[in-house]
Amino acid sequence: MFALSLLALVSTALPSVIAHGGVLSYSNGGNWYQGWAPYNSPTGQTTIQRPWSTYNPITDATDPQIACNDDGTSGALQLTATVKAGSSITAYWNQIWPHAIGPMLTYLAECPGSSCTGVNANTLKWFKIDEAGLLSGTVYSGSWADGQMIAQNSSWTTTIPSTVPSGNYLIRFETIALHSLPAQFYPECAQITITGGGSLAPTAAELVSFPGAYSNSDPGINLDVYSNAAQTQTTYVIPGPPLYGSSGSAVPPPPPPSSVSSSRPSSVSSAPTGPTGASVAHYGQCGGSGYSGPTVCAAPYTCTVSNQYYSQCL
Ligand SMILES: *[C@@H]1O[C@H](CO)[C@@H](O)[C@H](O)[C@H]1NC(C)=O
Ligand SMILES: [Cu+2]
Repeated sequence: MFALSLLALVSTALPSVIAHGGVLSYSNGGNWYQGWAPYNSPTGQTTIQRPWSTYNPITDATDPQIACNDDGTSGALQLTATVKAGSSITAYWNQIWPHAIGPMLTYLAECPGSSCTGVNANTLKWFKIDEAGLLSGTVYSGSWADGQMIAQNSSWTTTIPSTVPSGNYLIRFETIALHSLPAQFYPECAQITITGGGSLAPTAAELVSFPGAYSNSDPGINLDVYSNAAQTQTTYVIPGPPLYGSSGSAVPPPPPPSSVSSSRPSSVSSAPTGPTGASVAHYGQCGGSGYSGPTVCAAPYTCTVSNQYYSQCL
C-alpha cells in the first residue's frame, strides 16, 4: 500500500520533465558507466559524465551550454574512462526517447595537459567522429537517425576512430530534435582517455568550437519539417563541420573497389540480385531488421552491419 502510493506520488511529480532528457549512461568494452543524475544532489556523485542539471533542451546554438549542457564543468569526484581507439562506445538516453525527427552527432575534443578534469569545454576544439541525419524519404515524413536511436534501445553507438591520437578527450554525444522550432539540442559530455590511438590529427577545417560550430540559421537547424517544401525535400544537411578524416590533405586515398568489397563485412550477400533501383549513399541505411529499402551501396561503399536493426554504407 505504502509502496503503491509512493509510486503514484513519484509518477505525478515528474511529468514536466519526461518529454525531454539526456544521456543517462554509457558502455564501452563490456564496462558500464552510470552517468550524472541531474535531479539528484550533486554531493557524492561520481561518474565519467560531466554534470548537467536539467532535462530541458538547449534551444539556442550560441548558448555556451551547447558544449556540454548546463553547466558541464567537471564534478568534485569526476571520473575518466579508459577507452581503446577503434572500440565502440554507446550512449543511452532515457527510455523511451520521445523525439524521432533529427540528426545524431558525436564529437571529440582533446584536452591540454594530463587530464580533462577542470578543463572548460568552451575552450576546446571539437571534431565530429560520427553523424547521421535523414536516412530515407523526405524531411517531412522520412526516417531519421533520431528514430533509429529510439529503435535501438534509445541508444547510439559510435566507434572511436583507430586513427585518433591517444590522449585525454571529452566525448560529446548529441541528438538534435527538429519536431519543433527552434530546434532542440541535447548534448552531454563524458571524460575519456583514448589509448592505442593513431596519428591522424584533425585538420583545421574539421575543428570547431561550441558555441561556434552551429548557427541558428543553419539549414539543418532552422528547418520547418512540416512545411510544404519539406514534403518533397529528400536531402538534409547535417550541421557542424565535415567529419573527421574527410577533409584536408591528411585524407588517405580510397582503396580500390575490389579490395573494399573483399575486406569488409557485408550484409548484402543474401540480398536480391535483380535491379534494386537507387543505390544507397555514404552513411545511408542499407539493411537491418524491418528495413525494406535499397540494399546496394553507391561505390566505393560497402553495406556494413552496425547492429541487428541497422546496416549502413561505409
Ligand atoms: C537498453 O538500455 C538500458 C539502459 O537504458 C540498458 O540497461 C539495457 O541493458 C539495454 N538493453 C539492451 C538489450 O541493450
Ligand atoms: Cu523533449
